[in-house]
Amino acid sequence: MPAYVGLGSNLDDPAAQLAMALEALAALPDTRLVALSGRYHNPPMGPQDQPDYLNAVAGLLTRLPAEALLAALQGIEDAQGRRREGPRWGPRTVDLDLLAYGNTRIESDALTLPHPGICSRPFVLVPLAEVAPGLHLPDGQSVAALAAAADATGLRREEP
Ligand code: PH2
Ligand code: MG
Ligand code: MG
Repeated sequence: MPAYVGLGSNLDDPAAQLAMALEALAALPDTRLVALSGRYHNPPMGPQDQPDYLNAVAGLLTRLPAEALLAALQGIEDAQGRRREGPRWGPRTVDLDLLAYGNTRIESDALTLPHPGICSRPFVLVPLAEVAPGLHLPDGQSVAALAAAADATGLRREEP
């Protein structure tokens, strides 16, 4: 199954956090890391008294079920010292969001797919469109079109 993961960090050397998380994604069982966007520096969404973020999107091909993949992402976050207390949208060492899992739609307590933030977050849409320009959300919206319409003023792209 193709799956897309949003990566974000704004604490403890974000570039190193993303690199470590990518290694861990590549090492997941029954999973291949097949695509990686550029890395984008951008200002925080939410509380403004926190450092800028580094964001990227990875494309996976996986045989893990969505729930198992989500648990694996949380395991990687925990291994990198992610703390779950603190304000909503507060700073973090690493955040791995399961953005999409094939065309699956899920709404459970544990998991909402596609990720509800995709459409409103340029730092997700723009890198997602890089790795998956042909992707459509289950409601038919084109990720490439959403990305082209997104306000990308705050995004500064680095090479992957
Ligand atoms: N993640 C958050 C809160 N705010 N802002 C940016 N720019 N990028 C993020 O990944 C981000 C955020 C919580 O997950
Ligand atoms: Mg997030
Ligand atoms: Mg998250």
